Amino acid sequence: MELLKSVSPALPADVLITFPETPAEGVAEATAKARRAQAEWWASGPVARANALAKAAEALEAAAQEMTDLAIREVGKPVAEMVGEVGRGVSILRYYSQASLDPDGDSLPAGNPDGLLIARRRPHGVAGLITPWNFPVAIPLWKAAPALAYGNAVILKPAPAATATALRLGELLDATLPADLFQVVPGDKATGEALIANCDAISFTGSTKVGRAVVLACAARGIPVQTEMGGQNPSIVFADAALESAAKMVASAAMGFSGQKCTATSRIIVVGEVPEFVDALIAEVEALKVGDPAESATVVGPVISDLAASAVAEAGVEAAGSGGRVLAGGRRQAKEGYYVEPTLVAGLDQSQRLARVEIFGPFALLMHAADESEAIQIANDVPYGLVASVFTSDLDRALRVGTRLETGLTRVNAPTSGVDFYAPFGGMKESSFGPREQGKAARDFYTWTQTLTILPAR
Ligand code: UN1
Repeated sequence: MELLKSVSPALPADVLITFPETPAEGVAEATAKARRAQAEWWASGPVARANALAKAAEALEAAAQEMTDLAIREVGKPVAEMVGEVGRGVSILRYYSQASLDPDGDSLPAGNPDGLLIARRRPHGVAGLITPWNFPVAIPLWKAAPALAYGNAVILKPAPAATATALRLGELLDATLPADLFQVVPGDKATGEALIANCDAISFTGSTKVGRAVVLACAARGIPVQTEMGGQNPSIVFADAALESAAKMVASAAMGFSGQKCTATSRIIVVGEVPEFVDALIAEVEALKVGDPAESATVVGPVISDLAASAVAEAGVEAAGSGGRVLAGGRRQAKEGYYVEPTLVAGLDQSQRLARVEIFGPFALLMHAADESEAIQIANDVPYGLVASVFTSDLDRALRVGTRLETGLTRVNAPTSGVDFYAPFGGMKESSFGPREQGKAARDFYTWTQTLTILPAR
């Protein structure tokens, strides 16, 4: 069988793990074990679940340094961001440990005032999670923690490029949770398909192309599915914004972790002529420290693969060839590792390919709108609708623009990336499908509603 491997993008000769895909029979066995574990987990009650998840939080906190180092090595996320992500993972586990004790449904007025009419929440059984490499700790956890809190077992299939981190996370959780409740099945497409064929619900984060196929396969089986996919996120900047801080936030939302977030800013739409902002933005992008993700000053590490680095460089060439001006970056760096300069391009308009596709690298377009309504029109004129930022100090304008943006998340004077784990997360159009994830919204996906009517016997 052909082996998969996960290598360090900062030093591709550094192989973290070589592994075979988990075959369909392996996934079926894992699911059968998970089903038995789930029945006991559900029967153990909410306090036991809360305590076990709180212990899992402690275990991750105790191993934070090790997890951070491992994930930096495996996916190249700069240390400052990776420390934050592992901390977010601990908070997610703590938050959902308490969610185990939340009200588990609604009581409604029964036809007979002595009766009961209750819509209560029940777990699906085994939740299958298909996760990307870019948040190798936080995304598995913000799916797994609510799944577990509400009584499900979990099988996680991580992206091949984040397999070592996922397996270590699995060991940590396994030590504090009942056996077989949280299992990791390494693999790629075939393993993912087996997950869909066996599990009772599927939560996916990844590309739009794969996400669509996941939705169709789940629909064919009639199981609940939730997919978080691409983004082409705008940051709209008005002349009345705090321009220096807007430039800092936009530069980091576009280029931080090399733009490898579905929430990254890809289009910076300046309304009217705001040369101070443009100058400040170029200066901020040029000042971003590109280099070894393990060094604390680094903001832009490598991209995940050779292919990803070429895609960014090619986008730079395409931009220049289609009338764009490269304001910063545009080239691969001539050193070991998949490094590419943060690239900022001006002079392209919304009809052009680069203004519509997701590059998933340190690449952003600087665009212009004549006025507020044109800015909204440009912002919405993409197939995606995940997140948009508006920079202004005019509250009326923020309210007006905010409500007209076709995005699941709208942020004012805040970067597009960096979400709150206790608030609903998800987008419009091709960005998402199914119920929102994170926060209390996660319950809608990881449970189904059983409506129970109990009337007096006489
Ligand atoms: C964030 O910006 O804090 O895959 C999270 C992604 C998103 C998560 C972004 N689902 O990039």
